[in-house]
Amino acid sequence: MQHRTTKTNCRLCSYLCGLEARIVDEQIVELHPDPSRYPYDAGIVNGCARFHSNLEFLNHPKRINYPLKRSAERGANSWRRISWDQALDEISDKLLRLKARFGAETLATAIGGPHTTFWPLHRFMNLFGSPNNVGIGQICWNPSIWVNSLTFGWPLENEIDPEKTECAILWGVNPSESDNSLFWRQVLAYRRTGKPLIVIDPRETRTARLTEHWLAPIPGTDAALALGLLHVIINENLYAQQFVDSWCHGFDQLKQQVVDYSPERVAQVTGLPAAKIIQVARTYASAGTASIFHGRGIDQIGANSIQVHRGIACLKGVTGNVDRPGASLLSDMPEYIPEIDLERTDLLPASQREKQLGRERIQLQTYTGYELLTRYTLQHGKQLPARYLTSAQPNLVWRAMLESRPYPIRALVVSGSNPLICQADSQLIGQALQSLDLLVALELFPNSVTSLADYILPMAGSLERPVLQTNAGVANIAYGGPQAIVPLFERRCDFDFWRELGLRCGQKEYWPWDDFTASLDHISTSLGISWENFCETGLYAPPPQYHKHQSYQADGQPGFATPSGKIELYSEILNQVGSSPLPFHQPQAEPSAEFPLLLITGGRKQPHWASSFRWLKSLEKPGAVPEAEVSPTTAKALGLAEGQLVTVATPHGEATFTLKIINMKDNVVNVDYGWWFPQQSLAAPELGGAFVANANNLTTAAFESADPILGQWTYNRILCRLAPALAAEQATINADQPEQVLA
Ligand SMILES: Nc1nc2c(c(=O)[nH]1)N[C@H]1C(S)=C(S)[C@@H](COP(=O)(O)OP(=O)(O)OC[C@H]3O[C@@H](n4cnc5c(=O)[nH]c(N)nc54)[C@H](O)[C@@H]3O)O[C@H]1N2
Ligand SMILES: Nc1nc2c(c(=O)[nH]1)N[C@H]1C(S)=C(S)[C@@H](COP(=O)(O)OP(=O)(O)OC[C@H]3O[C@@H](n4cnc5c(=O)[nH]c(N)nc54)[C@H](O)[C@@H]3O)O[C@H]1N2
Ligand code: SF4
Ligand SMILES: [Mo]
Repeated sequence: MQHRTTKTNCRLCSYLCGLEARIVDEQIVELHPDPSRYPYDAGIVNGCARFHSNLEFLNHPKRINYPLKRSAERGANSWRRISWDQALDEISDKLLRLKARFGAETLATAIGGPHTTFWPLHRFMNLFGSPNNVGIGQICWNPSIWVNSLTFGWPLENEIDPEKTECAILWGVNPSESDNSLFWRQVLAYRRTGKPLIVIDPRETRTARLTEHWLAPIPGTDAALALGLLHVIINENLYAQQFVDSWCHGFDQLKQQVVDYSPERVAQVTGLPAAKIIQVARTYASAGTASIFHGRGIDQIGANSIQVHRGIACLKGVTGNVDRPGASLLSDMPEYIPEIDLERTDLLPASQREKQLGRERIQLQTYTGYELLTRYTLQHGKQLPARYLTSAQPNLVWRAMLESRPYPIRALVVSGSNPLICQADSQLIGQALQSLDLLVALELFPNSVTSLADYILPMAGSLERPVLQTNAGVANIAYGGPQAIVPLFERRCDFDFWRELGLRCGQKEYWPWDDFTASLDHISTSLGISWENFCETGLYAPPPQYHKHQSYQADGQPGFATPSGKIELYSEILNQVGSSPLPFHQPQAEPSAEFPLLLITGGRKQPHWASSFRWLKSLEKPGAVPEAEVSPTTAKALGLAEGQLVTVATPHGEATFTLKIINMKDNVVNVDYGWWFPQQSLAAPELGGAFVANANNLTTAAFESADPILGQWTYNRILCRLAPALAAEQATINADQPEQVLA
């Protein structure tokens, strides 16, 4: 028997905690936290439910282990095993033929959260010539990346430090459920100091329960709240006058803009007491060092998302809580090879950039918007990753599949994502996927998307592949480590798929690395160390540098890499693209007799993670069901009781949930997202119960109603109604049927 112990990392979320694996005859028999690497605390790792699922995840009988080719009509979930070479030859052949007929833009890709390394996909797409990648960036991450880059010249990292931070605001973020590691620990440590903690969330989450300062605004009204706080801070002269004079651009215009947002008016819009708004403004502005963290609560409120982010940026600007310890940090560009140099957007011809869907109406999330921003960030020699910030507006991509307008999209590769569950408008996506000539799923487990595919390719996951997290090249940090074992069966890394496809599509000179590890070695070598040496600590994180705007200025550069060289309270770039240069609150449709309630979707819950891990027994919580949450008053007014099956209906569709009564804003409903039922038939039309309790039956990303700045859609604040479920819906949710046929 061969025994060995090796370092490796958990890959069941992007923290990539350091582990040690004991291996006998190339089988992992034991996994332990490795206290010598991140998070340097075995207790944190042992406290994470998903850590204990790693071996089930690796060895699960339902894992996809071989390339599969569809052997009956699309959606029948009937498969034939083929070789990798056959799969890659056939896929590349089909892609090249579709490209010759319809142009490279006929290929789209769909990606999700950072489950894997996406630069190989982006590199392939740039070389192939397609601008059409569908991501989730518009409603996760991009709003703050864009806004901070417009306002400060580069993204910020927020800090919560028990010693230095004197006031912390958690705005639309709930780390008690969404974070298994460092951030939640930091919040708890800060809380123990007794310094003010303010939580802004329509629901009384476990995070909100940490503090007496819980503000529950009406969903989607956060931009008005930010402007109300600015109103008080400016009117009461609580802002950092000297800092504003030296470093802020457009203070007078901002001052004028917030005149209309008196606490009394903002109280009416947000449903918060005016006294509370005044109190929070005073607490934040007088703290000296204060920080604001934000999450999906404010990324997913459509047109008001960019506005609240701009409002928060202005709050940080006028109080001087920028570029200083305990508040926020102007992050750096990586010293190692950054994402932008790996994705190679420079190779996507201008004529193909022109074909990005929606560019005529979208102001920033386009190649034009990206190039405009880059002109300024380059003042500090910095460049953001391009593909995330130029991803296509998804609704236009699904429609181009169905309607061939403005041109046909006939092929899609899905990688690290489940668009049918996680993108808006699930029914439309279901139809779009069924209409394709070629659908390829790079997956670990069968799901509603693999059921509709032509080819399913088996991906290597946690413990089987090396991992390196680089925050997409917006900060000078990198962490990761090696795989514990070679991938089981015929599983391979996403990198291998894109490289092999690239080689077959005439991209040979751009894929010099034989495998993923060789590409990681190339990246780490730019830091002067081999990948093997990097894996010893698994971390590259030079100490943070503060007050950089001053050192830039001392070097004769602008302090901030913006058009004015200052913090742009008044954004010259937004002005230039025809958008409001100052933050504002955009009034939204109000509840009506038909749809009297407001819906928010997707408040996170442990241990679930979107649509992932639904096969794992070790993560099943006894009695866990998809829930719709309302306040006691709302339940009473509707005559509904806890535990009852209810149907939530919006103008876009319906879905069924179990009612849960919690302390939250009245007349608001929160539904879980990510639910499907692997034990139900995976074949069409059920697709594993994909349309039963799916939050995204209830949402839309319709281009016409999307926000013109990023093409954003709304997951939070949708008009809805709630009623007891009909008998038929009760039967569907309880159905238990056999699944996959493997011929
Ligand atoms: N367990 C678990 N953890 C996860 C994930 C998961 O699926 N499961 N997903 C990961 C991903 S992809 C992400 S992006 C992060 C997200 O991490 P978070 O942002 O912390 O997570 P959410 O629960 O989506 O949203 C935060 C809060 O916003 C509130 N909210 C909703 N609408 C509004 C509004 O209009 N205004 C305000 N102020 N608040 C509002 C919700 O009630 C919710 O409590 O979590 C990551 N972590
Ligand atoms: N209504 C509503 N919709 C939402 C949200 C919401 O709050 N409300 N949140 C949004 C947010 S913030 C996000 S980030 C998205 C999340 O959207 P997704 O990232 O699409 O979420 P998952 O359902 O986790 O799908 C990830 C898939 O990747 C697969 N996978 C895991 N590792 C690998 C790998 O290494 N390679 C490959 N090829 N595949 C892998 C998993 O098996 C899984 O099927 O959802 C968004 N959708
Ligand atoms: S799932 Fe848990 S153990 Fe794994 S990386 Fe994330 S926090 Fe760490
Ligand atoms: Mo996300």
